[in-house]
Amino acid sequence: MKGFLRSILIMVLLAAVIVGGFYAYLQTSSEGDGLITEGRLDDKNKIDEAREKARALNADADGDGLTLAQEQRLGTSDNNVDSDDDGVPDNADIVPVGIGRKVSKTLNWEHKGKPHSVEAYLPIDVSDYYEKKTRPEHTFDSQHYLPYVHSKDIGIERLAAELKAIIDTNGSWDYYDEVMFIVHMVQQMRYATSAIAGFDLTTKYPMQTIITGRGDCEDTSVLAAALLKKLDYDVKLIQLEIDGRKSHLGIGVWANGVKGTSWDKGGRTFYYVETTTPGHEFGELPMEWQEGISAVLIDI
Ligand SMILES: [Ca+2]
Ligand SMILES: [Ca+2]
Ligand SMILES: [Ca+2]
Ligand SMILES: [Ca+2]
Repeated sequence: MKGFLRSILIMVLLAAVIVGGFYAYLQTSSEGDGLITEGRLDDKNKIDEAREKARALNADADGDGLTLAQEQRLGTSDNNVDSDDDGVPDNADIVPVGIGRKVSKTLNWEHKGKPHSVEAYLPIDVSDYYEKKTRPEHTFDSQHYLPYVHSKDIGIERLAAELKAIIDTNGSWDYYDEVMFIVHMVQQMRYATSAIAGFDLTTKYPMQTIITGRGDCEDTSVLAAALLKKLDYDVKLIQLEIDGRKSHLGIGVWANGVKGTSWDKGGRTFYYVETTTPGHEFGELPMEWQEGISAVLIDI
């Protein structure tokens, strides 16, 4: 009997060892599987993260041709086409953060018998942009002039502000004095350069005309119109057809009841103002064009 009981006890112990071992095996193997699965998930997440990061760095959210990675290196923003707000897109700006060196020009002119002087400057990055930019050949299409008149560079904005400050300190000037103060500056600048050579093949940006000190009638008219427009005067470009040929560009400035040459557009009267040579006053059409001309007024 004792032997029988011992046999039972041994069998129970053996069974316990086997079941325990099997349980332990199950535990180990399930833990092992868990570790492998978690490890794979971690790797997958890391790969996804890296892919996402690479995708973001190669994206060009603002469409200026520079990726986020390139913009980060330059210090520019991928949510702004012109990060330093100087009128030059990030991908064409040789100083994409800030304005860099300046090219300056002192402008001297007379108005109402008194000398005036301002120092105009053009940042090197803006002048470089204008020099490299392909400017379309000049056409008489009215749309041709708009990008030039509306060019947004800090040089022209600063110059307009300086002219405005001088106008504001001369409380006695009337509307015509103010307009002609700006036009005289443009006329004088033209006068200081070579003789009128007719149209060149392209149009200059307003600050290019100032810095180079050169320009023909469409350049000086675009410059005068851009400055007047920035200072909220109602101005248009006027294309003159002389003997049936589109030949000359001036500006038209809104006025009321003045003597001079004018044309109507949109219920308002615009007086001719010549921008190329000094001595011409508000509403004065140069003598040689008094006959046989017609005009097209261009909205800007
Ligand atoms: Ca970009
Ligand atoms: Ca950008
Ligand atoms: Ca810029
Ligand atoms: Ca810049």
